[in-house]
Amino acid sequence: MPYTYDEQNIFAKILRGEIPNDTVYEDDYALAFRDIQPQAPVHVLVIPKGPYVNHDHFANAATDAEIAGYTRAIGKICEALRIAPGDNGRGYRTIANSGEDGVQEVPHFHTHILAGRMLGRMLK
Ligand code: IU
Repeated sequence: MPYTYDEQNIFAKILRGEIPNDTVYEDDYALAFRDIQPQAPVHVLVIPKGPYVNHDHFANAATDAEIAGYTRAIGKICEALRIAPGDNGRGYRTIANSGEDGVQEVPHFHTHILAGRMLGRMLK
């Protein structure tokens, strides 16, 4: 999968600490921060620490440890924010926009976590 990662994208700069962000979680595999244009009371972006352009790139090029670490981080974040149904939260939605038709704006793979209001149906 021939992806070229742009080291100057805004999330790369956030990861390098060059741009401030409202961090809610960080570990070896993931950084999570609040979206600057929230679409719901809780709107967090979770990014892997490695240089992956989109979900396709991440799924095919990341190590098993990176994939496991990133996926577990999302679980921990939802627990910490008390939105996980298993933690008596009311639930949430995860979205990863990839590529042109996915309307991905920032070319560093990220998962949106949305919660805090009834989100409505998108897929049915
Ligand atoms: P997308 O999935 O690439 O379409 O979404 C990018 C998101 O990144 C979008 O919701 C923006 O509001 C958000 N964002 C941000 O939180 N901080 C920034 O500096 C920039 C975009 I640029």
